[in-house]
Amino acid sequence: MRLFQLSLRFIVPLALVLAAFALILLPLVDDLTKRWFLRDLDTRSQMLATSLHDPLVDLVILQDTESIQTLFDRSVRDAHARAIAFCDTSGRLIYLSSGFPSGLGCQGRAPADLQVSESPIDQEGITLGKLVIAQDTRFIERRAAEFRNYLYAIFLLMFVTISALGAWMAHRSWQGWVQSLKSMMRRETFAQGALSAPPEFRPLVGDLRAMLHEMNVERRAQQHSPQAWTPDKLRSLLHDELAGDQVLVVSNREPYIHEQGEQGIVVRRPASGLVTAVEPVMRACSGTWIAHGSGSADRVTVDANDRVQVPPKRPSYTLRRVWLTAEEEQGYYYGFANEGLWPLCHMAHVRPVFRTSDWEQYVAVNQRFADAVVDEARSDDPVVLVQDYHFALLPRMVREKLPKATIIMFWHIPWPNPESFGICPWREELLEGLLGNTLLGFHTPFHCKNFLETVDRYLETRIEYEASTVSYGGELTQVEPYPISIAWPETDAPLDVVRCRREVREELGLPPLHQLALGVDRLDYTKGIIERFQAVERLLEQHPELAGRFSLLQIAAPSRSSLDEYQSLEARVRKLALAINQRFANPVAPPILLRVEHFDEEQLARCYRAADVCMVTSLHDGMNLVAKEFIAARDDELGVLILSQFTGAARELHEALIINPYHIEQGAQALQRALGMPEAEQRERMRSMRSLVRDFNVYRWAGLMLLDAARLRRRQRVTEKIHSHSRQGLRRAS
Ligand code: ADQ
Repeated sequence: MRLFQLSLRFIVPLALVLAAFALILLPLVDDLTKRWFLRDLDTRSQMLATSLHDPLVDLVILQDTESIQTLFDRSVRDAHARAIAFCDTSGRLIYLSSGFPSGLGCQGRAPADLQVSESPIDQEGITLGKLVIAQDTRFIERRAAEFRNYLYAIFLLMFVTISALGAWMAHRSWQGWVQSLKSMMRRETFAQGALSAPPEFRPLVGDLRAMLHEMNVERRAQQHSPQAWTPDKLRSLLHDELAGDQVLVVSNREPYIHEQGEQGIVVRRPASGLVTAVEPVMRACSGTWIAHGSGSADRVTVDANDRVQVPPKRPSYTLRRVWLTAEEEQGYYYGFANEGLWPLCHMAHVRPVFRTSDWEQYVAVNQRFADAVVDEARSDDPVVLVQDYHFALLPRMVREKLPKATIIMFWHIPWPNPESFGICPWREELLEGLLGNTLLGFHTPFHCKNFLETVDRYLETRIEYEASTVSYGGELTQVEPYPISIAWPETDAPLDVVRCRREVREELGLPPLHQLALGVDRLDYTKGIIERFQAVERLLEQHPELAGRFSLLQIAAPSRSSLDEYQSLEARVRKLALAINQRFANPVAPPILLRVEHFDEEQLARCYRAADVCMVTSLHDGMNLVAKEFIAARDDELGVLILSQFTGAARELHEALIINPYHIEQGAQALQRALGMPEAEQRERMRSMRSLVRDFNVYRWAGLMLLDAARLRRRQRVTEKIHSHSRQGLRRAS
């Protein structure tokens, strides 16, 4: 369409110029050709007269009428003349060829279709008469018309060729403009200086550079701002940067589940890092959260539009529930997401299972959620925050319906290397889906790098590693690390650590000075629970005297329990705990206190405070929020964190005891060191980690992502403005 418009703007003026040119030129050319032909006829008549002169003189003197007639007829035939005649000196027609026009005499008055030339015939200075040659001029009109037609054809050909050439050049130069514009927006040109920009853009380079510089300065300032990120700051950011823009969150897990209890409906909050992280954002912006309604009383608590206001005690945003059939949930959630993508992205040595039927449900459910987003959108450019690996296809599906939406996705789990990801039969489809995002976030720069390399391996894209962008199908996706965190607990009456220590030990039937390590996880094979138990076992092997003086409290929330892998994990975990407890049985306390249940927030907070050590031994973990929750809970600045090097958290929490969970001896040594760590050292480490988690909290995580989204929105608007500027320029140029 754009090409057509451009062409029209170029072709119409060209047609007019060529037409005007033809109108002026054609009569001149016509006149010229006619004169050329007449002059040519005249020359031919002269030549004929010259060739006839001498034989005619002889024959006229002899008065040989017959021979003159023959001579004239033959000459008429040979020279394509119309007729020839001889007039004597008194102007009488004496001899004439056959076919001599009757009206044509010796006076030289010729009709319009004849050209008559006269040549004197003399002998030794005595004039005998004159030779009259009549030439037919009708062919001149015919030939002039033919010539005119040729000229018309040449003009037409010129018009078509120049138009096609012009349209092609216009198209090429349009592409060039757009390309230059894009590279400018990606800062390539800025990096090389204004002179490398195309001349037509040079006036803009300064402005754009200033704008990007301002954005970068602002970003850096925000990242390193000493000012703490709070819900208020996030709220004011949303107000300033995304004023009036609607925010929609999409996740599989809902933040509040209504269950039918024995005494009526109860509300439950799921054990999920994701919910822990995104809930504060929603509270701050009063948006809409779209999620799978999975509770037994979810349907009875929504309104006619499947919406319910949450949190139940102080409603501040809307939860829109999407209903799934058992078959859909099985295929999309348990099947493709949790038996396929989860093990694919985690290096925990569990083979992913890929079934076509699961994939089909995954596609269909992603479409269902995308439709719900479009349905909830109040404008054509909402800000959509998509959460996690359940919705890899949704960003592109939403993009197709709402091309102007700002779609931000956070991938809460690791991204594997290209080889590992390559075994997925639908790898291209997943990557294409993810490139529907405006902004794609991972926990660590390493996951971002893995993602870019995977895209590079399997899709035809343009990747700018320095700017961390992928250009695919004309759309740009920014890929950035945003380490997730927790909401720093701001409570007026914090739980007293001493009381928590006492109460928790009493509840567990432990002596007051019993040393306690803590594990809090969903019951998942990536969390390294088996390896944690083995570390405890090894410690007790090496230090049997610790039996009865130390225990590990493992709180494991049941998770994805309908899957074989998880059932077998639970069985293995229970079996190992039992075996260790039997092996190191003592009258005081078993070494492992296993609670396969979900604890509420307060119960967890009490356990975090009561523990001497927190063990996070994940085999692979995007971030791991338990580590940060433990740190945040320790306002007494005591307690030791043992942290797996394969968690995202290990990239930030350097004062933890970092271990390789596969190395059981190392785990045991760390545990021993933690149990014997002097308070001064504990305090020093804990203080440093607390200050980091306090500042780098979940509001900062969300804030930086939303700030970047707002910047990309602004950049998009500037790009649109420049596009329209360049279109105007191009219009003027053509
Ligand atoms: P998860 O794999 O769920 O999250 P994690 O980050 O540890 O892992 O978060 C678990 C959350 O559930 C924590 O808030 C914890 O308190 C809670 N929880 C765990 N066990 C519980 C129990 N028994 N009872 C009650 N609550 C319990 C995914 C990724 C992580 C990433 C998060 C956030 O796998 O790598 O850190 O998302 O992005």
